[in-house]
Parts: sequence; structure tokens; C-alpha cells
Amino acid sequence: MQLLILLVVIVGIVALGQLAKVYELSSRLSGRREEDISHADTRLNANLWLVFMVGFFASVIYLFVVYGDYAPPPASVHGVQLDWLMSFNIWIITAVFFLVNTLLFVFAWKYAYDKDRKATFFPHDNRLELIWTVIPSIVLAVIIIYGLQTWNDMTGEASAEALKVELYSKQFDWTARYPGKDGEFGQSNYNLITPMNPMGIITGEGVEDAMADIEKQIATLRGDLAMEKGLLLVERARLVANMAEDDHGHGGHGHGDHADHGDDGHGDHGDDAHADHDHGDHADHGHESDGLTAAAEARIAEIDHILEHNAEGLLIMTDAQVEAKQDKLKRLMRHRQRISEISSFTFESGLSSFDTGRDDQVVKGEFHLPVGEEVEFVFRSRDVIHSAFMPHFRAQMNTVPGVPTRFKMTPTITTDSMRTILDDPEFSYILLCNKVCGAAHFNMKMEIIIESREEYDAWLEQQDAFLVDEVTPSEPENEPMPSADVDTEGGEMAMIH
Ligand SMILES: [Cu+2]
Repeated sequence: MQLLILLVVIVGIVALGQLAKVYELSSRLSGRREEDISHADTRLNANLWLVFMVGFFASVIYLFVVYGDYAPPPASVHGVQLDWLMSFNIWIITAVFFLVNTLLFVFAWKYAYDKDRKATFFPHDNRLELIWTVIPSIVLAVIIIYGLQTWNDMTGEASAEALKVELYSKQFDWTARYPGKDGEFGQSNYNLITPMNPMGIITGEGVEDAMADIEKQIATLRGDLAMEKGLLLVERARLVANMAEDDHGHGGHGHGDHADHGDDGHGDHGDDAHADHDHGDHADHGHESDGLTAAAEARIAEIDHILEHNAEGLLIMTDAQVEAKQDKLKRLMRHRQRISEISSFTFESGLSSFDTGRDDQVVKGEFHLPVGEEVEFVFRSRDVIHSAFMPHFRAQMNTVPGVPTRFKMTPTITTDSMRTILDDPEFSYILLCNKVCGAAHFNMKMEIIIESREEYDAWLEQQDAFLVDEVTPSEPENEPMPSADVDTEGGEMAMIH
């Protein structure tokens, strides 16, 4: 069918081209020049302008009638205001549109070429200039002032008793949070994000929990690295080389071959023959009472012990595997450092920041709001910029990682009433992501239910407080975590390399 239409269009274009050629030939035969246009031709074209104008206006009016209304009606206080502002602008634009286009088409029709008419010379008129400068200025000023007023109303401060709800976006879903009985949102920190705590809410338990988890991972990695045969050999060779250097300094013993071994140690993982050989050598040189040397000797003995007696516990990894584990260890230690920097503070209300999050209510899938009450939304994002769009409330705000944004509104129509108004029992309000944020963007939505205060209270009552389900960690992993420890680790890391 489409192919057929396409064919008709192509054939039509070809036919027009042929007609034009025929016309050209015939006018050449009759001795007329191409640019000579008869009076009848001019009138036909002039009248066609009027026909086009009528067709154009008719199609615009048709579009207005069919698509002109936002449906459904606004369901928030500022939504009514916003729609008024939009309509106000549309009416002005529409009036100007019809005025300007009527002048354009009618003038073209009226002043079509007439060889008997002479054009009027009309270079300038002050009154006209004044009129078409002043009137648009006034109209634009009115539009801007009215717009600014509406904008300020919409984006101004919420009242103190406004309900607070946080909307948290991530690829690809929304989470809503209510502040709980204390009316205060718990602080959050992305370092605490776990499957149990997707918003990274800070609580004393959360910090301990995350710390314990990191400690466990660090311990496992360290255990692995401590049993890697190649690393043990490298460490041993280095200790031996260091002692040899010490010997140079103090007693002037020439141990040229030791230095060589130190260098070899980097490359060959499997070859422990010379290491063992050196060991014996050094133990004999026990003339150093230096604590450092004693420690080094103890470590060498320890390594030898591991190598000899722990064959089944030893790991042999490729360099890439070792590097990956070392990188992960570094990352974990940075993470641990950041968690250890999360500290508690006290709010004006006297609440500790480690406690305000405990009673927060975190909900997914749908969230409820009481009708007729002001809500202050706070928006946060975990990963990329999303946009919280609630079309029925005429509300939209970007959610930006690292920058909390806000928006206040007062819903005016309950979900049930809207179902009646629209005669659609399936209708529901919706929160959508309105920024194309990735593969599952289309699926990023949450239902909003507007109901009476009583129904809302009953619903909120059923929502669990954040920490209610969580198993309180009782493992007494109370190793102190001073940052000095991290420095030591840094040293060790350097040595392993
Ligand atoms: Cu999104």
C-alpha cells in the first residue's frame, strides 16, 4: 500500500515536470516570453493565497480542538496555576499568529501585480514605529512578570509543617523515603550502600556493619596474599638483601652475591633454591644486635617455616592475579578509611545523626500522600542525572548525583476522585524518569497514591522502620581502626611490590 502511494507520488512529480515542459514549448511557439504573465494568471495566484490561508487556519483550529487540552486536569495547587500560565501564553501567541498570518495572506492577495497601479512611496512613520514597539513590549512584560510570579510560587520555600518525602533515583528505579516519627531524615553516605541499605543511610549499626564487612574482605585478601609463594619468596629475598646492605655499612663484609639474589627474587617465583641457601649464610652473621635485623631474621625464619611446613596451604598465582588482589586490597582500604571518617553529630533537636535514620521508612513500587497537604520533596540520585516527572501534578525536577534538589507541591485530587472524573477505574498517578538515563529508562517509574489523611496514616503505619528487620550485628569485631594502621599497610604494600 505504502509502495503504491510512493509510486503515485513519483509518477505525479514526473507528470508535472512534463506539463511544465509542454507549457514552456507552447509559449515559445506562440512567441510569448516566459516572464510575461497574464492578468488571469495573477488573479488566480492571488485567490489561491486566500484559499491557502483558509486551509491553514482550519488545520490549526482542528489541532487546537483535538489536542488543545491537557488531559487529565491538574491535580495540584500549582498545577492549576501552571496551566493558567500556559493557557495565557497560548492565547496571546494564538492571537498574534492569526493577526500576522491574516495580514500576510490578505496583503499578498490584495496587492497582487497590476500593471496600472503605481506603488506608494512610504519610507517612515513615527507613529507606526511607536505602536509596534510599545505594544509588544507591554505584552512581553506582562508575560514575563506573570511567569516569574508563578515560578516563584511553585519553587518557593515549603511551609514548616510540610510533609517531607525523599525520592531517590538510580538506574533503574525509584525509592521513596519518609523521615519517620522524629521528622528528620537520616544522613546518608554512598560508602554505606549495600543491598540491605540501598540509600546508604547512616546509622551506628550501619557504620559498624559496613566496617565489619570491609574488615572481613580485607582479612580474606590479606590471607590469600600472605600465602602466595612468589610473594613470600620476593619478600624473603628483599629482607636478605637489606641485611646484606646493613652488613656493608657496619662491618664491610663483601656479600656481592646477595645483592644479585635480591634482584632475581622479583622475577622467579618458583625457585626457592637460592633463597634457602642464603638463609643459612645469614643466620651465621648474627653479630647485629639491632632490633630491625632481629625482626627481619624472625620474619625470614617465619617465611621459611611457612614454605617448609605449609605446602598445602600455599597459593601460586599469576602476576596478574596478584596485582588484581593487591589493587582490590588498596581499594578496600580506601573504602575503610572513608567509612572510618563518618562521624556522628548532634542535630539542634538533640538527636544524634547516627539515630535519625533508624526510624526512616523506605518504600518501593508505590508511595502515598495525603490529599490537600503540602509535601516537600527532596531528590537525590545515586548514579546519573534522572528527572522526577509527575505529569498529573505538573511537577518535574532533575535529580543530580551529589546535589540534592527539592520541589514542593500540594496534591488536590485523590486517586479515587480522579478515577471518577476520568471514568477510568484503572487510573493511577505516576512518577516517571524523564531523562533518557540508560537501557531500562522506560521502566523507571513508581505509582503515587493520593488519599485521605486517615488512609495515609494507616498506610504509613504499616511501613517498616529502616532498621526494624535488620539483624543487629553482634560479632564483637572490635579491632581498633586508627588511620595509622592504614599507613602501616601502605608500607607493607610498598614492600610487596
Ligand atoms: Cu532515570
